[in-house]
Amino acid sequence: MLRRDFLKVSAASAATAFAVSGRAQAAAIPEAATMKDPATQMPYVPTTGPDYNPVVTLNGWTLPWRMNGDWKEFHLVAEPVVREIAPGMKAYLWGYNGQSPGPTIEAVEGDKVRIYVTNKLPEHTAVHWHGQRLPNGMDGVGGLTQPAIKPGQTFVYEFQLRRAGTFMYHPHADEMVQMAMGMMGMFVVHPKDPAERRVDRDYCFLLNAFDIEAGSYVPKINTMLDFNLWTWNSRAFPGVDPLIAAKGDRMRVRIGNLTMTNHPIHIHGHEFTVTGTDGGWVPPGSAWPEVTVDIAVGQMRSIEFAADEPGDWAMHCHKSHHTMNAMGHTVKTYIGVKLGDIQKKIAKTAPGYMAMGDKGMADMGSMEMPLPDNTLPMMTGFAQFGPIEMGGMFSVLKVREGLASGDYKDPGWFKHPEGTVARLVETEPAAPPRQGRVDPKAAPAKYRVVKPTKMKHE
Ligand SMILES: [Cu+2]
Repeated sequence: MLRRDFLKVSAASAATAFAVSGRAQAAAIPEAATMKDPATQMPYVPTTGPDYNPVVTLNGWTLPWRMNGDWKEFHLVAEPVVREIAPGMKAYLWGYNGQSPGPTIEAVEGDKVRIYVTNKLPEHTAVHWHGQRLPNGMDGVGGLTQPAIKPGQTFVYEFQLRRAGTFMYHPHADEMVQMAMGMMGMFVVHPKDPAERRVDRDYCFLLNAFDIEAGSYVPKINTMLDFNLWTWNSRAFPGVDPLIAAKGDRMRVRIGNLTMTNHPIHIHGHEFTVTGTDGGWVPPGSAWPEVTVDIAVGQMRSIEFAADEPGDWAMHCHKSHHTMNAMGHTVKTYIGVKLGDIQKKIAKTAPGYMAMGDKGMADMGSMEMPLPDNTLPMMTGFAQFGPIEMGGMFSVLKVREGLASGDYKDPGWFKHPEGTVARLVETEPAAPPRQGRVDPKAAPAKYRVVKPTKMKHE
């Protein structure tokens, strides 16, 4: 699955004391794996070194490593990449090893890691290991703790992993631009004892955001707040894979936020506890139950729950504009307006004009709207009962009975036991929906249920 490139470092490219230079050293650098597929890859099971229960990176993958003496060696390549945000839309981003976000780095508490970083970007970079305890000179802040890595250079970072937990990596050089372009990745450190804090399925992903104008491919790099694509690991719904659980599984989801705003992440049907923060594990006695956890900018949160309710459970950011894809901020509100033939009149001077949403915007979930090339519908996605009308930071937690432990395949839509789906009741014909302003003096419409259908219990 992994297409491996052999690194070609020019002997002339390295200049500073920290840079790796010369053909002899270049030959000693591990090959840089690269990934073309935006689908969730299977966990990277360790074959050497200490044992651990590997994570599954949502719509991502784990960076292969090799042991060299007692060092675990990794090789990241910072480079321009093409990322499919969802079927029908690609973005020209910057990332690592063929993808944005970069591959997840996984290792074990106590490991000595040696991470080579090759810069194939058109400008300098540096990699900061967000949340790690390490020697100051390994912290990856260009100018402050090291010279920046110039285009064509390879630097090496060496440190020992002093604590287990969920971390991230991202540039700390021309940071606003490089993060707006998609440069970031997860860094998971497992406990030394694989039995400690063990779960059955351990998912991770980053919250990120882009500002990509409809019909274009390159994110705007000077956007501060008005991002228009809200993504999990640089994927927008319906491009986000479902999270799969066997009924009874102990689940962990590790989430890091590298957008410029907070995201209240909500899971339906289950309570979870926050078991890890940026600072490490939450002592079990201090963990409290939630159904929504707010993740602030620069934070990481690990949440855990027992997947004990079979079904297709929505999981999403609770900011409702974050579960939509690129939308015009100038769309007018027409709810309650009698549009009549205004639309036809405007269309005469502006062909193709559509006055949107005189009854709401739900029509957009099912309509085939003419869209510019390389643009995702604002609300989209279909399931067994119709349009889901979502986009952006949305996925589905699929809990099923009898899944094998390593089975991460999408099991399809949930088959609900008879009598357990919200259903239509027979009523007298309801008053027609009101358009226009509500007259406060008007009598309320009468809705009388004449024959409730009986609930069938097995
Ligand atoms: Cu959000």
